[in-house]
Amino acid sequence: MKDVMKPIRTLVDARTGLLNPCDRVTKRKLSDMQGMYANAEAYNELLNKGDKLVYKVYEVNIPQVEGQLLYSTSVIYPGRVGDEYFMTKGHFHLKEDTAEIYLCFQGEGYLLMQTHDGQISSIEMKPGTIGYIPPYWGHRTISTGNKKLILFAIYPADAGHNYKIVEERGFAKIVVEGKDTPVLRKNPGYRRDKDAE
Ligand code: M6P
Ligand code: ZN
Repeated sequence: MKDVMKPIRTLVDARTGLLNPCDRVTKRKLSDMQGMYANAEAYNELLNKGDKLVYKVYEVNIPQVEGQLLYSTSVIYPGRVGDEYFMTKGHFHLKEDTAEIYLCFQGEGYLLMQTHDGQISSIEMKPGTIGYIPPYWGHRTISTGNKKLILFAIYPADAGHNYKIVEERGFAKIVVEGKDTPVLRKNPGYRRDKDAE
């Protein structure tokens, strides 16, 4: 019989997002978000004041092969670049026919999604919300509250991350501070997939 992996037990602190045991922590600072915010001037101004932490990801080490599932928490800090809220880089999966589930533990925000052929969707996230990201949808999360946005994610271990496409084209929508509530606006810097035109 094949070697069978042993089951894993992980504890998650829903108020901090910390996984225990945790095998990897990835920190993304403002300097890692170059070119991702619509207002480049506001970005440079804020960066000059210090390289703030925008979000971190806690992960458990699971073999990244077909059949396995990866799980992680992401913690997105409250903050803005100009009027645009702090967010994750966002990605498509390298293996595009793979889905993902986000469960919100704390905070407020949006799960922003888009396809290569120009479809756009968003789900408002608050504690208890589960967002299902079907295959082929690129995804990014935005923190719009005063507290950290804490999300738990589960996805196929062989999905992979395609950041290049987001770096090159951006997301179709941005989430900015409105008069009373956050608002979704057209991203002036967004470049649509040429193949979809
Ligand atoms: C979630 C999952 C991870 C992802 C993380 C941060 O925890 O989707 O796969 O890495 O969010 O998002 P990004 O990789 O876009 O920075
Ligand atoms: Zn993903």
